[in-house]
Amino acid sequence: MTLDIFSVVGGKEATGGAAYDSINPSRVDEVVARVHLADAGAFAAACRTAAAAQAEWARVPAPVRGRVIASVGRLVEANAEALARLVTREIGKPYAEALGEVREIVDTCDFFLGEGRRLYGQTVPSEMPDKSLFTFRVPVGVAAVVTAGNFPVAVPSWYLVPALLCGNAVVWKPAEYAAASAHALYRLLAAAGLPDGVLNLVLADGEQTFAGLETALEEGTVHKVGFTGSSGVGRRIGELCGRHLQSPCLELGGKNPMVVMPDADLDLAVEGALFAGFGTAGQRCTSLGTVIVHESVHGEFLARYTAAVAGAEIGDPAGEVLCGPLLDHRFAERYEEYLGWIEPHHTVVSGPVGRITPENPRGGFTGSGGLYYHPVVVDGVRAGDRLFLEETFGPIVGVTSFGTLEEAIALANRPGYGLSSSIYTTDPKAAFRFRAGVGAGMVSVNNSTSGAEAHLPFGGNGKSGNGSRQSGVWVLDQFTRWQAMNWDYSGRLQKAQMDVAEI
Ligand code: UN1
Repeated sequence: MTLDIFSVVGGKEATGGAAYDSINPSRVDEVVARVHLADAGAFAAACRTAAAAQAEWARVPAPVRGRVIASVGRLVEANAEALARLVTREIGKPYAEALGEVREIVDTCDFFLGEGRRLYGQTVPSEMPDKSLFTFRVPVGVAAVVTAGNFPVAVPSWYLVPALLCGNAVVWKPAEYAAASAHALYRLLAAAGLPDGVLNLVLADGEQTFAGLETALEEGTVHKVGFTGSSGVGRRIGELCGRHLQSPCLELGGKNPMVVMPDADLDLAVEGALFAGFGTAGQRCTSLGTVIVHESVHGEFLARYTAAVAGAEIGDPAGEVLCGPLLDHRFAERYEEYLGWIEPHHTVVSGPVGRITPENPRGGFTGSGGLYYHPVVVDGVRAGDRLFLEETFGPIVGVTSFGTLEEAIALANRPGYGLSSSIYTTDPKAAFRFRAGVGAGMVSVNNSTSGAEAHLPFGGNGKSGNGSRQSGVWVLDQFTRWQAMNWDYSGRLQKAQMDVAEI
């Protein structure tokens, strides 16, 4: 059954608009939703609607806003399986992962419902008598949130939940190819009791969104932009926001390294590299880019890794598989370009490459008309190679080797991304030296690069972002601004720095 879905602004569903077909990537002839797209003018209008609704929402006491977030969590929990099934159908994420993704929304709500009773400010001593200083967190205003479709519901919740809890209004633009999942989450949020206009869903393509955002920034109806997606688009958003003296919350790409030390538990490292490389078909921003393995265990690691990859289940994401199809046609096309980065000095150790079809099957699996690709492991990758330096959103992992920990750290940092990283070792000194030397925002020891928990700071440096962090208390700094208050009850004009109390 094909759904027709529309933007919802101020509680009202839009009508019309050019349609984008969101397909089921495991059977590309199945249209999951006909997504009716808004234009730039409609995006800017939604920002005006949000701006008009925001002040009243900010006056709702934070603990009451927290109760709305609690309802969101309970509604998502009650609808978890249906939402996960829709995610699996629309973007091909294996069902167990999709259910985990929905769980991540509930975790986020569980964390922030309590924050409604905190949102602490501070009392600060004054240098003068009879004077008190305070700080308050105040909402930024309207947040425009633009999200990718690889995590069509969990990653948006990292923005929407804290932004709303902090008293902001939101205009959310999800990826077109994951719009049905986004629309389903929107409906659950709206059903939790948000007043009309506080959360608005705008379905639009990238260029119309960009133009609409530009207008909204000029009109002063957007005060924070949150964006998850590619480093290239993140740079454009950063430039646009910079012109308006705004600093966006950016969560961009990664080329996440995994270092395997000579003392590592190799089976554990193989398991981690399998999940981080090929779980979600390698389409997480935290997916594994390159395994940097010590030369003394390189051969052994590779043998075990290729055996594990050969045995991995690839197929219908509704079943128990490690890897389903790629997200959408556009991602499949781009992934085929990345396969062109395999060079003559590389060795593909995993078997066939490319789309799984009746002519290019994987064992008995012929691809069932979906966007399925062979998992690829490329050995002999060198530090200057495109495959080593650039993000490849898909099931391909490079392998290279190193001699000393210092070399491994330099290799890990070389691509200039800085999202996630991991080291497998039984030596705490190596683990801590790696943590101190690696430029990533997240470091795992004896665990994979993927799978951050919802209450730790999530985010990256370098090409992975502008240093902003999501999740946990850290994201509050994205959606609130500090306001300082000083209250003088001395009854005279006390001048800072000039009337300092003497003892
Ligand atoms: C992303 O791909 O944009 O840490 C986020 C992880 C997930 C989130 C990935 N919890 O892998």
